[in-house]
Amino acid sequence: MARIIEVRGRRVWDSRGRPTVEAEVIVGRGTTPLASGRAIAPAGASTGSGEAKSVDVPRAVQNINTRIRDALRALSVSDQAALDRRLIELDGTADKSRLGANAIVAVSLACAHAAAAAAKMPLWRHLAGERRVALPVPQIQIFGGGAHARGRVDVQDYMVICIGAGSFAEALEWTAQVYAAAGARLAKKGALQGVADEGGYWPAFKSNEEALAELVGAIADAGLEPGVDVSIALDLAATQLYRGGSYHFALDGRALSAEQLHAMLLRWIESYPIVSIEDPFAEHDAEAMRAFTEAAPIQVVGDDFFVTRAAKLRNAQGACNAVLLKPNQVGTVTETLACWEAARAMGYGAIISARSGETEDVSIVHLAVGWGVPQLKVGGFSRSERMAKWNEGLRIEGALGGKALPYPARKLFRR
Ligand code: 2PG
Ligand code: MG
Repeated sequence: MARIIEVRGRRVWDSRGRPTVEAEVIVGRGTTPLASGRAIAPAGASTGSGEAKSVDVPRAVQNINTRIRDALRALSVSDQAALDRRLIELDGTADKSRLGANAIVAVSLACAHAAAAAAKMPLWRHLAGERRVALPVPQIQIFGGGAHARGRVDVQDYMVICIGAGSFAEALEWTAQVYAAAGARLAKKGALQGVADEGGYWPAFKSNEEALAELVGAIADAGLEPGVDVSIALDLAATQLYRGGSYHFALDGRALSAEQLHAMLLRWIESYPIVSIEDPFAEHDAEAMRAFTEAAPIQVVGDDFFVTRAAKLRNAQGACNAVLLKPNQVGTVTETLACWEAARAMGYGAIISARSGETEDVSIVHLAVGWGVPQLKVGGFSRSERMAKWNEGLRIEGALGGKALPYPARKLFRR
């Protein structure tokens, strides 16, 4: 049995040029090193108030190199639940603010990588065991807004889901076509202003709805059929829009009550091929979330609303019908898995998600495949911290060959 010999933390840099934490876990028999695993903590910009709290990077690194290393040394690397329990106990707070969620998530993921490496398996295979697996269906950002593009549009993510694609590879191929077409349309309008934090275009639209019309236009320009081949997913990240009792859409010059927002979103769903909306209401607005989930014939995703906490999900009482899973939102691999298991037991959908501040780390792709989470959200279709994850999915799909379960897009989004 491989045991942890050493745990190291170091400061590295993320896709926004900000410092973050990398952890490296070395395992072996006796004092002989056998294998190692590495992971980097991501960082959000539109964070839920219930998220586990990071500490500043030098402190997180110091915590890894001292207290965490001392606590994990000599433990078996193959018992992820026990390792995560140890990290949670050592931290001792409800929000991981003593050791830092950034330190804890990097170490927890690095342990998973080290366990897989010791077993001489890719992480996805190590997590899946003998179970057959499928590639997840991507949600890919075409236009970025909200906190990721200084509020240039209010809606944070305008994404595509290739609901008619027959494989992960085909979904990426279609996305590449839509992304190129969208860029060409923006350039023609003089509305192309580079890319936002997650690699989607930073657009100069005149209204939030114009982005929807442009996205439908781009899908058609790409020679694909909107609503049949490719549909739309939105993340309103509405906690960011909520102030003084209403939802502020600055670009449209309007402040909406929850009822008005509900009506506007239902109208958008009628007019555009939208199959999924994330955080349509603020994190505290459970009533509005419930009413909308009941009324809207689409996937309604809780991100800030659930913050990857199984207990919050079990308390949902009809709010949302899917959950976003972000390991750093809750802090450990085991707690992320618990939230996914709760979702599955309740019949909720699930999407593993990256953060707006990312790196070359591709752990979440392995979690999605290994755990059988049916969808994956990584941001856009440019910037290598995003493409690294899409490309990792291609490698896994290639390695699976004919042994993969059927690609789930058509089944998930049958209209
Ligand atoms: C979200 C994420 C990713 P952030 O809101 O879903 O798009 O953004 O990492 O800034 O919370
Ligand atoms: Mg979100």
